[in-house]
Amino acid sequence: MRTKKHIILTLLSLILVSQNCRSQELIANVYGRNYQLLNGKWNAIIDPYDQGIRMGMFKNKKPVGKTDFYEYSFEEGLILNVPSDWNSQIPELKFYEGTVWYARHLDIKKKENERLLLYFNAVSYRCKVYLNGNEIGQHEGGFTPFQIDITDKVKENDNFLAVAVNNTRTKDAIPAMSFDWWNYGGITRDVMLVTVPQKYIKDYFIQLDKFNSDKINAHISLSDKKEGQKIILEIPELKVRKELVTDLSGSAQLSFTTRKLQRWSPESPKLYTVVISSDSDKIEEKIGFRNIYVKEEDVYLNGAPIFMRSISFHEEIPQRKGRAFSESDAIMLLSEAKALGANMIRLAHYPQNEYIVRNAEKMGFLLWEEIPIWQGIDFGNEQTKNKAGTMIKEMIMRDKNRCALIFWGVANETATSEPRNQFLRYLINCCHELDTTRLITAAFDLARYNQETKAFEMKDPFIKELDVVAINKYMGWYHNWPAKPEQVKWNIASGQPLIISEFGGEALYGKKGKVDIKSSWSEDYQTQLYLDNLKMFSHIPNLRGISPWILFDFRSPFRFHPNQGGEWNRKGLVSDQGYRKKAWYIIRDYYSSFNKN
Ligand code: GCB
Repeated sequence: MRTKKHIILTLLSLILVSQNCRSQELIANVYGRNYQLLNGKWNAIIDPYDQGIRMGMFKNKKPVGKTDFYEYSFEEGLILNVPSDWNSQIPELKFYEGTVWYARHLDIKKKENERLLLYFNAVSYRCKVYLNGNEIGQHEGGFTPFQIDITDKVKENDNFLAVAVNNTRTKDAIPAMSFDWWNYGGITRDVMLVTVPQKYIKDYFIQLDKFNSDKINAHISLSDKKEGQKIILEIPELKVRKELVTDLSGSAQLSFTTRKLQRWSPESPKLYTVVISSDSDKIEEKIGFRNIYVKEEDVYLNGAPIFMRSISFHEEIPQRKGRAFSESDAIMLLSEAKALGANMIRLAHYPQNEYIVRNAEKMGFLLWEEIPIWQGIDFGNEQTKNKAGTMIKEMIMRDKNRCALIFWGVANETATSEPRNQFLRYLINCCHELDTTRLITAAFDLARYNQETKAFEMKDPFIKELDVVAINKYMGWYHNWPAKPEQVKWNIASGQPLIISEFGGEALYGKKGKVDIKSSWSEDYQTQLYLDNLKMFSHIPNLRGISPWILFDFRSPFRFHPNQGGEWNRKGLVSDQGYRKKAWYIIRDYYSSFNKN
């Protein structure tokens, strides 16, 4: 029998769940706004025992009377760069997992009829934000942005902003207890003080219709939830000027056809300036238009089937041993992918910063973006599920106007179970709530070789719920070859497009060794492994893309062998010092062979 207490608890948890589902609404196109970067040198206190809140560090108290004292002070202590991970800044923080307090003073010139938004592009992993001694917001998730409206909370001079950042791994977090990359902590991306008019253009989604090459669908929302407000949408180069009028919720929608639209593609990444104005606000952004859909075993871009020549990288600059955070970092990573001949990037394994996403679009890369649902996730935990929902929505809110983005990835390497299925279904629904056009994918690793049929097969019915199926398969590395590579057959996701979303093996740059001895950690072994895998790929009937793992050697405390140079995953096609390994050239030649056909 259900007790009263049980019913109350159920109701409470339902309320909590529905609140969690509502992600913070992010302003569209934050870099297109008026903003001041709050980057720079911030004061910091390392707080491994979490004493900061008890001591009221966020109040920044100073002794006044003769007998006063406080056992903390931000002044004259540690200084950390923002943005940046803390791990790469001082040796003591290399492996640190815990809390670090960041603080700075801020003078703000606030004008009448303006709103001020404090916008964090990413804080890793969880944080509490305080202004002038009061908590003003919290966020969890190290790779997505959040904003706090501080209009009514600021003084003109000497505001004190403090952020308690914590990167402790926990079972209910995303990612959870272990993952194969560095657990960088800190204020890892730009911090912005954004100024918008009192009534502003809050959000918009402008895109080409899924199947129609000249029909644009526009959805625009104003901050003022009122009917009858006028909005103008212009695309000057196409001579488009449309007037929209808001409904009761302050939103307006319109579909219209255009002539002479040049669609975006990797070969010709055309972007148009789109201008949106309301009575009190105006914003512009470069937006591209393309069609993406799946038909049977093919992925169609602008009506033609494509093969995805993909590559992955972490948001890391190996030479600096730290997180990538700037536009020049983005260009370094993307240029190496361009030289390889890739037409797509699988952003591993989390939403990467906007410099990467926007420059990738400009340079003509298709993009796959995912949240870090990476093995070991507590699928049965309702709160974890809600966090994942919020995360995926924050990712989509930020990037939905990037036409380069064709895949939302919901998971990497998960095993079938009912809680897993429900969790992933929920994430797919979250995606569809905000965006019905992009393709949904997930990477699986449980393809098994069937000795009788002599083929790889996979028993995970969930793949039917995806638009495109992706398999990570480390043949020649984690798995020995069951037959000659050219004889290995595949029978997975027939009727759907398939991508080999990871494959590869480790090699130290410059190391010579036997082509058949894995533990040689040699480039020779890695090269042979790549050649063998390419042989196998040519026999996978529904293969529509590959994504070698990975472009650069990357740091990971998952790796202990001295040949891995201390905490490095050496599967890179390029070394930590930026040198191309032999396998890089194998993939470069393979990718360039597509242009000859
Ligand atoms: C995988 C994971 C990836 C790892 C890789 C490896 O399957 O998806 O994150 O880094 O294997 O190197 O083991």
